[in-house]
Amino acid sequence: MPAKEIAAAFAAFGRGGNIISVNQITAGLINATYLVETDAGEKYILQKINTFVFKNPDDLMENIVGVTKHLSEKIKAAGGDYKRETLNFLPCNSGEYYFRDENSGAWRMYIYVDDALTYDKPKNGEAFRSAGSTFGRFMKLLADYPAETLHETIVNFHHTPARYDNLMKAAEADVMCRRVEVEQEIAFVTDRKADTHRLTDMIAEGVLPLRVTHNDTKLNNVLFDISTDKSICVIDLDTIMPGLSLYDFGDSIRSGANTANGDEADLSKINIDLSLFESYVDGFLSETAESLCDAEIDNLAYGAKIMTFECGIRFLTDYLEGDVYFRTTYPEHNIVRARSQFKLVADMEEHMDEMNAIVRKYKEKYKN
Ligand code: GN1
Ligand code: MG
Repeated sequence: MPAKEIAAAFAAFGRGGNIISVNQITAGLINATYLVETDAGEKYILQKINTFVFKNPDDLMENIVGVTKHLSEKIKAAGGDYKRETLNFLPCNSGEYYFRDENSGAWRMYIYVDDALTYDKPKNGEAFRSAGSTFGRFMKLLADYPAETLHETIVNFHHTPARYDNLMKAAEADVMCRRVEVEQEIAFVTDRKADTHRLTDMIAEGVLPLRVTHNDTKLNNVLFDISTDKSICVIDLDTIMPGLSLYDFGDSIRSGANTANGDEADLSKINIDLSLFESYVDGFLSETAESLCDAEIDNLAYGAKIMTFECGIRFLTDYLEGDVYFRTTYPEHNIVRARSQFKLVADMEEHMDEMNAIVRKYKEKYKN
């Protein structure tokens, strides 16, 4: 990214000070994120929104600003530190919460939360337990947010049947001539077609309620305090929309309770880590058990499988479509990611009884 473009975007927020350093943060797969430091001793996160993914930055920022203001109020009322426990977005000179540059790029900026880190893998069980309680609390704090005011920033984001259909279309079109390499993975998905609509069916039947959820709760979307190692703040708020508690629980398990990285090529290294799974269940239910209904709690483990399955479907689709969505660092990256997700799905299927037993244990502990 040219320094000039970053400098122009930074200036548009009128915060003063001269930039002394810009460091790109590459943990996220969608937006371009920069840590900007000024000679006034201030640090900011400046982000170029991926407008291929998020087509309407007005709607996106309206959601995020509304939600973070709501969180701030709740955190203040509870005597917490709103500067560390939620993100604080800054208006630009026009008063809007994002800036359109001359090439139609959309930029936003928030105050950097200092002395905090993200992890792709949990440091230990206690850290993962802490992430579970932070994501659980996040959902709890948003329980009274007016869900009807939220825009759907990505249509059908966790609509697994739609993800399945997209995969079938991509396989049919086969624009990159890659289908021949992935017949086995496509078969893995079609074998599980019935799984794709179980959650949407339960929504339609009124068994599972929609809540205001984050929808992208991978472990590196929560900040950990450097000194206490406790998780403090949920970040990456682009996909806050009405969704299922199972989505938020499930995506954390997918990303954090894997014995390997999400793009490990050696499938023998990829398994569900039941001890980490238990830590997360403990943290998450400690905050949410009272407010979740039985059907939600009883399907948490299944939700972890579905989120992993859906993510694999998305990586596979992107591979077939020519890597247009997720940031990749080598040509096979998306297919390696898809295979790793599917291996994790297969391992979860083998351990589903144990996962359900763990959930029951903490349901008994925290519900009533
Ligand atoms: C993306 O933005 P990031 O890297 O936190 C994606 C998630 C996927 C994840 C897979 C808006 O999350 O849905 O689960 O990559 N976010 C969006 O690593 O598509
Ligand atoms: Mg992220």
